Amino acid sequence: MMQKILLIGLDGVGKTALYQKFFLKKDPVQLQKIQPTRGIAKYEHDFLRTDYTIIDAGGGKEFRQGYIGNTELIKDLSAIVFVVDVQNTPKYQETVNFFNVWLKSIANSIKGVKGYLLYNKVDPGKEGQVKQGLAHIAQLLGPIESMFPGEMVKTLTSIYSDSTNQIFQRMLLDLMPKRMSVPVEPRRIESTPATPTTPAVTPPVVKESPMTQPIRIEKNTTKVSPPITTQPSVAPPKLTDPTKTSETTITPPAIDISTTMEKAEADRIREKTAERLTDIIEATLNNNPGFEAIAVYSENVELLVGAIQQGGNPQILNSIELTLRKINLDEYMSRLGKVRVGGEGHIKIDTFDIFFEKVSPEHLSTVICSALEEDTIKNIQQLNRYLNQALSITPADGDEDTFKRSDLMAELKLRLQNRGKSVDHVG
Ligand SMILES: Nc1nc2c(ncn2[C@@H]2O[C@H](COP(=O)(O)OP(=O)(O)OP(=O)(O)O)[C@@H](O)[C@H]2O)c(=O)[nH]1
Ligand SMILES: [Mg+2]
Repeated sequence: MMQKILLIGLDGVGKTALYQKFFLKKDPVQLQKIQPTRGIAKYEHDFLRTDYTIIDAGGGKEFRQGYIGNTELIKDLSAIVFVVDVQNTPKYQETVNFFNVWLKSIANSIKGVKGYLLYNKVDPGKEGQVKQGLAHIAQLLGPIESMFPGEMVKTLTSIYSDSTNQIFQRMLLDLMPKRMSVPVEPRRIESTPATPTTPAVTPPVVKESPMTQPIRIEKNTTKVSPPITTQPSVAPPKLTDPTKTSETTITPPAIDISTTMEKAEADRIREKTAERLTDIIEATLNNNPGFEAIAVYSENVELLVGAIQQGGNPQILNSIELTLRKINLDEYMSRLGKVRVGGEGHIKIDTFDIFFEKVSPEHLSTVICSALEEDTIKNIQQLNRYLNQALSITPADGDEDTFKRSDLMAELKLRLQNRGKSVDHVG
């Protein structure tokens, strides 16, 4: 089932920027050059195995009229994301007027649709400057909120902070169908021996593996795979003090919108994300009998998550660990692209084909195959994409707010353990 999300708000509030930051992993420099959206743009994305359509309704004056009473726009909608520019005080009233007219025109057709209100452009370090404006616009939007059938989740966002990831992550998890499609029953072919023939006393490390050879840095390393997100910290542009505008000074009502996520909320999101990844890993093993194990290693060659095929032999993870310990993992990871047969991330140990891919700046995904089938590579790439999705929106361990990547990995391990899939360090 497809989940449809509508982004709506005046022109220039940052709808497209927010979308591109989360889904396209664009950095703030690229986001500064966005062109106004002409009319309605639609984008489709598969996030943690759920399909989403994002409808980005360009907010230019010339387009707005077309949204009033437009039932096509809101057909089968799962969520409406109202985006407001807190820095643009002169357009507060226009914002409220537009939402008012539009909501009234479609209010009867959005029962059960989830609502999100994003106070955007609350840039890091500028919270103090926008405080008064924020209080004002929050007050003006009160009637809009009450007009909305159902609860509206309110949050402060900025393309210069992690808040964008947090709210989209929450939203997409909220909209995700409860249970993933039932995993296919394991189909183990008994004629081919499922257990590896090597009780790894001396772990065999293949000689001709690119990993055991000295690492040479190639000059023409054109990266095909999208870069893994490490957001360059770009300072938000200077902001003209909104308190110096001619806005009537009102006593700001106490508003209860925090920049950082509540702990309980963060816990819920971490658990949901881990639950989803657990489903994905379990289904990947069940659907691919040729997969012996799936593992995630840290940059220090620590086995963070190890999930084993039913009847599989966890010993193979030892061999891999020993192989990984022999190389400069940091450098090796920087050379890895998408998984492919014969590629940099493909090694053979005994009868096993092992595929490595960097899924975050600190995480190496490892899939051990005892048989290569038609869709093997495609299925590994898909698994890695989901791991990357979850890890790239979760802050690295150095970062402050909410939960961290290590918490997510620990949660994932726990869940796999509960399902009898997890293996620990077996050396
Ligand atoms: N300072 C700051 N600027 C932002 C933020 N979000 C978006 N912008 C900038 O605001 C400008 C307009 O952003 P868009 O994403 O094009 O706005 P939009 O809502 O899609 O506009 P329309 O397509 O015309 O409806 C861009 O230059 C963005 O870089 C933010 O959080 N902080
Ligand atoms: Mg736009």
